[in-house]
Amino acid sequence: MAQKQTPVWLDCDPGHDDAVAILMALHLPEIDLKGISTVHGNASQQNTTHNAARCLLAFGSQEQVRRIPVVAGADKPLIRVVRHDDEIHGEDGLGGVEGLPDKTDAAVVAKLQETKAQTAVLAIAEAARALPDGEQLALVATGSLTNAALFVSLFPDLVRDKVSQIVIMGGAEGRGNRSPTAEFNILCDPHAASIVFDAEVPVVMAPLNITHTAIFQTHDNAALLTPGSALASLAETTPEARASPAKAHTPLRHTLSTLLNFFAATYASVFSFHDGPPVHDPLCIAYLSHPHLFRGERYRVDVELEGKYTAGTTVVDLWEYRKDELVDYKEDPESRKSWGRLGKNVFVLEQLDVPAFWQLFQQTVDAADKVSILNKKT
Ligand SMILES: [Ca+2]
Repeated sequence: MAQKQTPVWLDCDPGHDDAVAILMALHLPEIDLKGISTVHGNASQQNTTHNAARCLLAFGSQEQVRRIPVVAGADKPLIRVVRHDDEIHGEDGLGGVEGLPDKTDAAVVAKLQETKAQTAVLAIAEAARALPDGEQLALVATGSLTNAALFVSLFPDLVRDKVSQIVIMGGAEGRGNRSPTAEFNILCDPHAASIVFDAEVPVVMAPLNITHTAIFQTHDNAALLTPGSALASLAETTPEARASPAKAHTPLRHTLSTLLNFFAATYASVFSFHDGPPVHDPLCIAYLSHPHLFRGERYRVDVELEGKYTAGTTVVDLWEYRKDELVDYKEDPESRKSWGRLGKNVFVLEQLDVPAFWQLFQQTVDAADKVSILNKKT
């Protein structure tokens, strides 16, 4: 293999934007996707598990479908009552998406049968342990952080030795999307988020402030429907293009377009995003494959666990009010410990080269087009 790949485990709650994260994790050549686990969040854990398998089967090559496990994880938060987000993702987590295999499809059932006796936390540990000396796993978490919190709590030594970083989509600097100040993934399980943020491992956070810049616009949809060579002849910016899009060139492109346009519709009606939906989760994958497209800064971040109005808020110490408390960071900013409870514990992503991100997305669609089972059906 010519290129050094980053071993990645994706813990997710598909979810429309998680589905895009799965697509990109499968087809960016810099990423070696070792496994997918699921958690409660956008929908119930049963639904997110089915959805992860449906996406893997639809987007992956046959080799990937065989090799990459889909393992179910936590079905509720550590302490809070479970909540889902039908309003944004539809009842089953992937509302409005056409062309994916159904959850009762024999291949989906068979895929999940393989891992029926397994649990996410142990599967992540096994994947980390199985890496050769000198290699480390990057854990990406794009749903509630329940599985990730259990993993870092159960296996601190393994995390120190074999996990390079935990990259999450979640939180925000001074805003929310499911309360005035709380972002959904953190709000679902704030206690888990607090545990993950204080683990002695580099934690990277893609907050709403940056994910809300990664908008899937009309011209991105035009590019999705039609492979690159035909792009010059398409009207790139007309609002009508989304209303009556050109026919997709392949069944896979049709499926992805229905996925992103359902998300566009719910984001327009719920949050008044009229230029297109933000695709939060795949930013974590793009950060691992192309970190130079991002700019960020390391801060102390805490999670508000009890606030009457602010539970689930990520409290990002932009102005270093707490710097005197950061004993481990002051002693040795380079150490693993300095990422923990007494450190600057989170690298917060703040800026993204958005056009370059969408080019990466289109590149993964091109790659998926060549192998997707959706394109092989007659
Ligand atoms: Ca998600």
